[in-house]
Amino acid sequence: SESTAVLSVVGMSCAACAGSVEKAVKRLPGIREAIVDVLNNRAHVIFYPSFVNVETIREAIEDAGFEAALLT
Ligand code: 9UX
Repeated sequence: SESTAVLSVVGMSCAACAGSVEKAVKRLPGIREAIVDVLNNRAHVIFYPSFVNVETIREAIEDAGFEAALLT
């Protein structure tokens, strides 16, 4: 089965930042979809919890250079 997470992503200064965040998340195993909304500072991620957890997703966004926090 799959899970959905919404994270706040702070520090996206231009639209291309969203692409960087999506790429960083999609590089992880167990990601079904990653949609990043630069206007609302949000990342919506659908993932398989047997393979990856929210903290790993959050850290991947941080490692890409943004502040990330789990919202839901
Ligand atoms: Mo835009 Mo973002 O020049 O990482 S791509 S600020």
